Parts: sequence; structure tokens; C-alpha cells
Amino acid sequence: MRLSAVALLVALILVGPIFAQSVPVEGTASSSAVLTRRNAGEPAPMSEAEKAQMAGRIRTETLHAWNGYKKYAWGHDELHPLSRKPFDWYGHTLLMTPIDALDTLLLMGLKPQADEARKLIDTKLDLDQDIYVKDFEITIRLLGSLISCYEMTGDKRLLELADDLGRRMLPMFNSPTGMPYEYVNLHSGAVRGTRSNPAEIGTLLIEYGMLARLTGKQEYYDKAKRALVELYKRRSSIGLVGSEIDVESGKWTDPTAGIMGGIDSYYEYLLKASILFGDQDCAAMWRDSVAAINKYLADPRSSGLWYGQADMNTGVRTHTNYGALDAFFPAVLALSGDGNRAAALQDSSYRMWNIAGVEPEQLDYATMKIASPGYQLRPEVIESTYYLYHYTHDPKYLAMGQTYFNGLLAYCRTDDGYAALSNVESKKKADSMESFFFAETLKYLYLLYAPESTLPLDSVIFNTEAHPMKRSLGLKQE
Ligand code: DMJ
Repeated sequence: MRLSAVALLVALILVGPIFAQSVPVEGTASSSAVLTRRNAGEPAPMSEAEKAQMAGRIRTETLHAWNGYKKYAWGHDELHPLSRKPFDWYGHTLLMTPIDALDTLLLMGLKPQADEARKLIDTKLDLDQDIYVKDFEITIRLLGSLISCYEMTGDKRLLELADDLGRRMLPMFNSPTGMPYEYVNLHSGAVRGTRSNPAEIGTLLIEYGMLARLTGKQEYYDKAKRALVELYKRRSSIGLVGSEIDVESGKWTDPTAGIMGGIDSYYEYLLKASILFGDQDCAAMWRDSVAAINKYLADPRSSGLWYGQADMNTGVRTHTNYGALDAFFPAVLALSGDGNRAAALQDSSYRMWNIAGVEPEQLDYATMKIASPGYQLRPEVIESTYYLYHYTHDPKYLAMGQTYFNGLLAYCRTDDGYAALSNVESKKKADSMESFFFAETLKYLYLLYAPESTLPLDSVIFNTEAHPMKRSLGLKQE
């Protein structure tokens, strides 16, 4: 029998911390023990044929968006879907969309499209450019995908490109603290941007750790790990990190703690690196961190379980915002084995989506009013649905996926792709289709309905851009 909402909140308050402590960090075995139960009136299981039909529709829509990119933006970073113009982040192309999309095309069996993307990457990707790139974005989108696609295809050229990119990025770590500057010049190795944040500092270890594993160059692992540890060492006495830090002085410049964008994937990588590399330091850092998150940031209300913001030093709540980016956290909780909190928070994310039929960038959950009305075609709410379905097989998550897909079709589809929304209430479109729409949103949606054998979740760890890395015994730890 399902707990009532009130009982669930009480259970989360009273029992939650004990449950969380009893969960092994690696979460691999325990995750499959996550339980949910169905009441009468809840969605019936979908048949295999219905799931296959959904997967087919998502594949067709991926092709639709890919064809729009091909027609109007081939060889550039992105398509601007309303003006039908190409867009390059740094004035020169780094092939953001084809690289980020490649493993999605491979997983969906879109072979001609995957082949043309690979050919483009092979012949046109020029990394030797005098441009300052954002470490975080280039690492999670390009490096992550090159590594993942190398593992999928065995194409050595992809690993060479990954190694070349990694080598060009390494100077970012040359700060007095070892925490990376925000930007690095791909040609000269010059750096800029002393003020960074936990996500940009702490979301590197999966990619550089994998590069170390695949090339044998331990330096990649050590530098990314040091950055993560230096950040963790600067947590407050109650175990929280803030939103902005100076990488030269090591001093916090914004003490706002949360799980929102700018912090989110730092926590994600503590857990995931502990699983992917068997790194016990990361496991301990994750355990400490999630305890503080659940103590100071979790905010159970009559409207559901939410996570808000607090001062990192005092734990006093400062804001009650939850949004599209925060919706990654149920996936991380589920992976850690904390199925109760994961399910409760996912219900809140779903509630947020349904306020306007597409989720807003931010909601003030204290008033249930939209605080920031855009929708950037973000994946996180779908990613968490996919994890929860994997661990529970509760058909309600398949029904959730249909709601997201229908919202995307109804409000974001254009003649030539998909467009972000500048306002989820008016449904006014914005001229943007970021590469993560291919890498993450469409991939997680597809995997929700595709046979588990397409990509067994327990055999991989996804980087924060949804590029799967094979799990296997990791590097020797110092
Ligand atoms: C992606 O680039 C990654 O998922 C990142 O961790 C957060 N933002 C976007 C998608 O919303």
C-alpha cells in the first residue's frame, strides 16, 4: 500500500536520515532494491509493442531535428531553429551538435546519420583554434562524447581527438589552488576567469578519469581529482558549498548553497566517480555531502518534497527555488540507493512540469509561482524519470514520459527542429536548440521506452551530458 503524502513527508523527516545512512554509496546493488507499489487508478503497464511504438516516435523526432540541423547548420555548432541560421559559440565551429549527438544517433540505430556525423568530425574538427572555451561545457559535451563514442565504436580516431582536446585543456588546472580557471585558450593554453563555481570545478573527473584510463596518462585523473578535492576541502563547517569561489585565493564569493545549476553536477560527480572508478575518497565526499544536502537543503512541504537554497555557513534558508536543472537530483538519489527521496522529489518535478504543461526554469515552491519562465529543452526531468523507471518498473514513469513527449511535440516542435520556450505560460518560442537536446533530452526519452539491452544502465555511468562510460575496474588509487 502506498504511503499517503503526509505519511511520506513524516517518514522522510523522521526515517529519511537513517535510511540514507544505511545505503551503500556505490548504490549498484541497492539501487535495484528501490520499491514502489501501485494503487488502483494508476497507469497500467505498457505492452512491449506500445513501448516500441513510443521509442519509434522519439527516433522519428530525433531524425526531424537532425535533418533541420543538417539543412540549415551543417558543420556549425548549433541550429537556431526559428531564424533557420547556424550558430557557433566562439565564432569558429567546434561541431558541438554533431559531436554531442553522435552517441544518441548510434544508440537509436540511425546509422547513415551517425556515419555522416563521424565523417564530419573526422574531416572538419579543428581543435587548434585561438579561442577561449569554457572548460565545463567543452569537457562535458565534446570530451565526454568523444570518449563515449570511442567506447561504442572502437574508432581510434575519436580517442586521438579526445586526447588532443584533453591535452589542450590541461592548462586550466594551473591555478594556485589546482581548481580550474573558467576558460582556456585551445591554441595557446592561456587561461582566464578566476571566479568559478562548484559545477564547473567539480564536473571533470569522469571525463579526465576516463581519458586517463584509456590513454594510460594518469595526469588527467590526478588533476581533475585534485580540483574536486580542493573544492570539497573548502566546504563549510556544516558541510555545504556555496555558488561562487575564486580559484586563485580559494575564497568563496557567494555563500548560497543549493543543488541548482552552478552546483548540481559537482554532487553528481562525487557519487558517479565513486562508482565508475571505485574511488573511495569520492565515496566519502559524497556521503558527507548528501547528508548535509538532506539536512539543510531538503524542504518537505504539503506540496511535496523540494530542495531549496540556504546559507552555506549557517544553513539558514535563503530561497525556495526549484527548477528544471534541480530535477537531475532524483536520478542521483536513485543511483545512490535512496529510492524514497528520489521518488518523492520526482513527483515534485512532475508537478512542476504540469503547472504550465512544460517545466519552467525556476519555480518558487513556497508560493507555487513560476520564478523564471523559460524552458531550454532541458533533459533533467526526463533523465530522472528514466532512472526511476529502471529501478522500479513502475508504469507511472512511462506515463510521465508520455506527458513530457506530448509537451515537447505540442509546444516546442518547429518545421525544422525543436525550439526552446522563452515563456512556458505563453508558450512563446525562443531561437535556440542546444546540443544537449540531442545528447540528453532525446536520448533519455528514447532509453525510457527502448529495450533495456539497448544500453543496460547498470553497465555504464552517464556523464552529466548523458554520454555513457563503461563501468569496469578503475585506475589504481594513490
Ligand atoms: C547540460 O549541459 C548538462 O546536463 C549540465 O549538467 C546541466 N545543463 C545542461 C542541460 O540542462
